Amino acid sequence: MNSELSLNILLADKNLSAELRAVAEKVKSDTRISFEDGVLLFEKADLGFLGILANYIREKRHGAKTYFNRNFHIEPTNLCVYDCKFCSYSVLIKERSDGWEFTMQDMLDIVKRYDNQPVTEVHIVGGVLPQYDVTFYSELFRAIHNHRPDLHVKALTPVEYHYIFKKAKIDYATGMKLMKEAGLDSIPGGGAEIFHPDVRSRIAKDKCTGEQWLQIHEEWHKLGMRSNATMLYGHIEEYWHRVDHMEKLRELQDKTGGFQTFIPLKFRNQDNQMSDIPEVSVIEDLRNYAISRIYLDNFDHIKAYWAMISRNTAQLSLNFGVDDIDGTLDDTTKIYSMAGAEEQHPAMTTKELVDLIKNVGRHPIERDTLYNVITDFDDYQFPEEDKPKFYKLPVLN
Ligand code: V47
Ligand code: SF4
Repeated sequence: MNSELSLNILLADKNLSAELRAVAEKVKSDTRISFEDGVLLFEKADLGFLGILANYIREKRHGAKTYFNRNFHIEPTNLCVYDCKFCSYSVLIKERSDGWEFTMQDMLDIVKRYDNQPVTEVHIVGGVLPQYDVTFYSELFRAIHNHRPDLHVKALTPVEYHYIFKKAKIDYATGMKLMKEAGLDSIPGGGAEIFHPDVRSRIAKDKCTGEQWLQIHEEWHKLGMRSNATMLYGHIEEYWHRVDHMEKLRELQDKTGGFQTFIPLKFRNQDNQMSDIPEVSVIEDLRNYAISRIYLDNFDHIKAYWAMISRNTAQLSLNFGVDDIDGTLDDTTKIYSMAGAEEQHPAMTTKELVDLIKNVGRHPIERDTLYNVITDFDDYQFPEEDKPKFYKLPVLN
């Protein structure tokens, strides 16, 4: 059913409470919802109601278009000077038993594995270690660009930037300018967790604060550059902490317009110091995507990271405000498989991603990191060799 018709039917329902109706009216008239509205949606709105509102906004902005890219990750190390309680991936620096530490050459070798392959982005993120400093990362970004100038380098988070700039005794503005000059193209959304200090101090103490995270993105945006934002949800936070987090992002986006995509990250509880906290349900994941779409009226895109939430939930999310499902990945990230995600070796071919999107009636578009269209896959016919092959079984005598 057409999403506008669904919204009109919802508004015609006499049983709809006055407070939820007021929010639905705001969505219909393109009026920003308030902090209190956000909390109300989390506390009182059911999935059906939220889906209608979020899908209305999604289809108004993007129609059926659903974006993905061809990317791979480099995770320089899983050792870390920090000790975030939710992190299944880091091994504390003092317990250097089960970790990896890539050299510059190791990382360039990973980049070279993709020579002659049509990837457009390398996403670099991992633990924080002293040897990875301003000089190291500047050289790495330069070396990647020298080898492959067209590859978009989306790298590190304010967690690393705060750490390396502090060590180098430079301020954020100077540091981000140096990174831009070295070839950094954009900043991924990680390290945001939950900004509010009541939660952050319990799950991610010592690393950059929520305010510092926002300041670093602001300095980056001032240079005319783009970045993403995430929110780690479904652990010890309360609903209003999620709204507070999104409110801070919405305020900064009003100021700079530099964010492209918001990526809610579901807390996964395997093998970390918060394993006693149960994971939230798929219904809660979908409600959270929908409220993100409704609340962040100045963000163009909402992304479901399929490697973390599974392919089926990624498909469902496309009816709950999501218009982007990240990329091919090629089994190059361990952050989520180590935290218990269904995908133990996350990788999808372009055809698999296209089919995943088409199978739920959406329109697949391959984009680059900045959302320039690379290929519109709506009517695209894959060449023979990309189609599944059926072999004739040998006849047994
Ligand atoms: O900041 C760590 C999260 C983030 C767990 O910008 C966990 O396109 C759930 O930010 N359960 C890093 N989440 C990954 C990230 C990201 C991923 C995909 C795309 C983009 C983008 C950014 O992973 C960390 C942290 O919030 N994380 N451990 C866990 N147990
Ligand atoms: Fe280190 Fe990042 Fe893990 Fe925190 S989430 S311990 S900063 S790797």
